[in-house]
Amino acid sequence: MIDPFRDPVQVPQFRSRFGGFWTDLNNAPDLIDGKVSLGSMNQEEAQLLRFFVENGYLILRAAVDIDRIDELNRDIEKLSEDPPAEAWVNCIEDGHGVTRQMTPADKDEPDKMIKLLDLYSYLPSAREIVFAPQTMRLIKLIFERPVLAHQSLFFFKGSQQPIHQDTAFVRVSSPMELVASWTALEDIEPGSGELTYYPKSHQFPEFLFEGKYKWWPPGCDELGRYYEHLNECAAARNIPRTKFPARKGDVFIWSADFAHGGGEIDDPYKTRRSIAAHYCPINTYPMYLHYENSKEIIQAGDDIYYWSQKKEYWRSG
Ligand SMILES: O=C(O)CCC(=O)C(=O)O
Ligand SMILES: [Fe+2]
Repeated sequence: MIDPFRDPVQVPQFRSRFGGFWTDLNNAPDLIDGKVSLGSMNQEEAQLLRFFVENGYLILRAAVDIDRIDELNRDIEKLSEDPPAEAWVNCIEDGHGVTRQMTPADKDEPDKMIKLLDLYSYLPSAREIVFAPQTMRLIKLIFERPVLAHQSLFFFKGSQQPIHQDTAFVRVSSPMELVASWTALEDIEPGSGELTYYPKSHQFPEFLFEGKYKWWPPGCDELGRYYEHLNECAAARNIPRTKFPARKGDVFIWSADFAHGGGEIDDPYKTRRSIAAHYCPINTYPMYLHYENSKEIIQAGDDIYYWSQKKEYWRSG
């Protein structure tokens, strides 16, 4: 019972003890109305952000120019046929925890979840995708600050990553101040390991590793329980595993605690060309700063920056 002489009736609050963006506040719908009234976003953007606040993600259909995507695909083709000598260019992770340089065979091997890391740091064509104007506009509305991109992942095939939240693995100085974009670089076929997710999963009860940590601490044996927690939360709410039937140029933006992964692959020869990138506001930073003492920030445009990959960030396994 509220006692109106003692109890306030409207208190803006975050779901997580780790805070987040204004979109994570329980008065976010009011803030959207306010931003429209004050002219800082239009009705169409407001509608997208209302969806984002409620569901934890949003979709921008045909948001990236097809010619730009073709350019990136051509660049990747060239790189994979003739990987350059510099060790830090073309770093891949092969799905077995090994970071090494790409070889021409990697592109076609169906049994490995080959991913090319941080393409934006050396391919202007990748920057065109990762910093596509519509994607940036939405992310700036969420951040209300300049944007710092980091940790991009290009996949030839489906990643088959278990459903997870990036807060567990993509460590940034303010764990909830993180979003990711995922852009389809071809029409995605069913059975190719589509991007798969639980709508509204950003609202699941928060799982804390060892009872207190937002990031998965290396070596911590609670990962199995963590994945189970996400699946159980979804089952308890009748939330189905949902696939993103993406067309080339579609963009999917998800929030820090939104549960997503790579779906099952029916045909290992099917490709699922996509690039994901992670972003945090410019006043925050990826935790590499602490692990590698590395900090090279490059300006890519008005209010847009990226964390540059240097070879010492990546150790071969
Ligand atoms: O592309 C995928 O399958 C998932 C990628 C992902 O989880 C990420 O980039 O955070
Ligand atoms: Fe992820």
